[in-house]
Amino acid sequence: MRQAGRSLPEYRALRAGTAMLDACLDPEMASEITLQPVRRHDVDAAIFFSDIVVPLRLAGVDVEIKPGVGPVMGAPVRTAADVAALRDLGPLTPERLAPVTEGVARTVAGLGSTPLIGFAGAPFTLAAYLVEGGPSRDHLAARTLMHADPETWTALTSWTAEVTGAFLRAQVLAGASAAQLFDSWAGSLSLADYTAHVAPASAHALSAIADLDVRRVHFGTGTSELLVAMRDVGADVVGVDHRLPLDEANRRLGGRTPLQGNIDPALLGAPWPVLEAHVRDVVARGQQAPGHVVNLGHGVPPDTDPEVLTRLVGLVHSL
Ligand code: 1CP
Repeated sequence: MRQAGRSLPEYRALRAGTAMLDACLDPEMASEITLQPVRRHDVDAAIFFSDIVVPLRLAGVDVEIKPGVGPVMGAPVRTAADVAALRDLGPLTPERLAPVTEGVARTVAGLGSTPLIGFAGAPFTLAAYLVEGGPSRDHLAARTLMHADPETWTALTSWTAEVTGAFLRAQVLAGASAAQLFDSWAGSLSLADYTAHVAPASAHALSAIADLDVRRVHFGTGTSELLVAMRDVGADVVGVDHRLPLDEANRRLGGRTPLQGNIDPALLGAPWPVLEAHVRDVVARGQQAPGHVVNLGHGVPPDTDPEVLTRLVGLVHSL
């Protein structure tokens, strides 16, 4: 459950006075925050407390996560010279990745037999933040650059693929048992643009862990039309948001790909009988796929009552 921690009082207490990215780069704090929702909710796996922009910060990019906003860049990246400057920052060496490696190792030790999911942002979603300079509604500047200057676009997404691939690989080498690639904003793309301008970079990012024995999950929101293309860049499992029922997602994927999803986060605030009926429906539809990892279609809203999440996990276990 992405960003489940935000709804927990113990998370807010621990984070008080520490900037988001500083918390991510403090191995002891990142590990404790990762463990909190596992202890409380009895979920079957943990997702590492970090963020998709952590590798950008470690590479030397001027990026911050502003409360209530999200990732914000000191300056947008829009020209060939801007991309060349990123390259001049040098590769993400094991020394630079040490806070991540240490955080994962501590977390894996603390989790015992519960597996840890490592993750990274996909090259397009990271490039969208870099080009826009921060969160945006329709990623217009990024989509313009991809057509106006395809060479610069390719150079940029090759760079984001390298740093995000290094971030993902470091987590798996440090003990993560599965790897998830988040292309949260790929839903703003047509299938043609995804295939021509994004898929090669996502395949490049996933190739960073191709030699390691972990399953790869690939997730986006609004990606109902992209599911097959997203699997075909090298994923074992496809994440589905709340927009597409899992039986239909399974049909589109030819009945041969395990799915992850897709409880609607909005229903966490609905009366329990409404949420329960929805969860039962999601689980029943997921049963048609060759495998199903039950989770939310997107992140946990910060104002979610943690007791609802605990009850939901209990319901899924009972099913
Ligand atoms: O539950 C967890 O804490 C897991 C760790 C985790 C993950 C997997 C965090 C911590 N972030 C992410 C991934 C992430 N970060 C994605 C991909 C998944 C998704 O679509 O949600 C994205 C797009 C981001 C970027 C980001 N970071 C946003 C979205 C902003 C936007 O453009 O709309 C936000 C709000 C953050 C901050 C953040 N990251 C994580 C947490 C717990 C928080 C909130 C910090 C806080 O308020 O305390």
